[in-house]
Amino acid sequence: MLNPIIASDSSLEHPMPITSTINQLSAPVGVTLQRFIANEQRNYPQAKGDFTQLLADISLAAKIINRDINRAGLISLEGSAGAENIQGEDQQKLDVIANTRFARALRLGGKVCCIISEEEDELVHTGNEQAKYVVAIDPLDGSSNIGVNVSIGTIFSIYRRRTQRGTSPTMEDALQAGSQQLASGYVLYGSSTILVLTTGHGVNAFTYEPSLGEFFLSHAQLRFPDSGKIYSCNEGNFNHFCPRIQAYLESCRDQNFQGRYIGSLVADFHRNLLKGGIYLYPPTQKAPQGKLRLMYECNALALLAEQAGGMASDGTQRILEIEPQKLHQRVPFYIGSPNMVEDVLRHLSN
Ligand code: P6P
Repeated sequence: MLNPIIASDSSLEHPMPITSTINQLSAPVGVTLQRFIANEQRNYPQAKGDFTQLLADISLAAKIINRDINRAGLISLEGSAGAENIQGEDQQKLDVIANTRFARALRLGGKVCCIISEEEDELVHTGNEQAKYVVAIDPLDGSSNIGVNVSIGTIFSIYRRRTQRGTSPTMEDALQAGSQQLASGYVLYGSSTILVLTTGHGVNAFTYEPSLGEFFLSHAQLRFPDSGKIYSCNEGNFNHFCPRIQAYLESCRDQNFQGRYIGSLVADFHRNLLKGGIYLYPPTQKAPQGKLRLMYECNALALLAEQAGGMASDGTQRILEIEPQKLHQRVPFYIGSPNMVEDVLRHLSN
């Protein structure tokens, strides 16, 4: 006698034709990140697989951090690590863990000679002196949101070293303009975990399938809408913005734009990329150069923005043109749909 629950399943009376079941169950799972990069690598005849391995190292660390984030509340990974980083920000436990995981993955992968990290005061030498790449990284952006289960992200840039392979890397390798990036991307640990990447041939997004432990191509050739009706800005700072920025924000309200500000740059950027919008972090009296860091937040997203038809400016020039002077240099940041960034620049030039 079949279990009454099973027997009541009407599909048993009219099972799907076996061919459609087989077709459904044997449908292609899609293009993995590794296969996509290998195909991309054909665009770089000089590439010897190191670049592919480097991206594999980054995606491995992202998978591990994704697992740590998803169980943070269960193994008391939330909360402060009890120390401050060079930014004077209270380091969260997961900030430290994410930084450790990325540094280990990049060091053991052997393709990176040095790392610029939000969580490290100085340039990190990996010991891989023959390696030809440099990585700048914000291991976990928006970490104040960890404890309240709001989306957070990782932001990374990949550069070619400038000094001779076989020598110890120097600040000459680290302080490169964003226009020198070979690739950049972010991982958004949100309702799903998605890795968004550019290697200079457009922007593609890969969604993580935990049951298979793989990132699969889910959004090909993403493009910023030319305009949008979303602006992302911490309007709690309104009274500390210059009059021109205040006028711009008032114009957003007058046009009935939607204010959306998550407190995680990666999440705000990603939503604006898909729907159209602008993210602003203007200078304030407390942060006269703005808050966001050029080397491991702004450059990576600026390359993605421009590759997706968007714009990224510090209010006077393209972010990608800025010649960095310090590892943790801050810049004013306006990024998103081109027409909206142009509008801010018009307000700033009035
Ligand atoms: P505020 C997170 O610390 C971050 O770097 C970005 O992810 C975020 O957009 C911004 O700072 C939030 O800063 O001053 O508005 O809390």
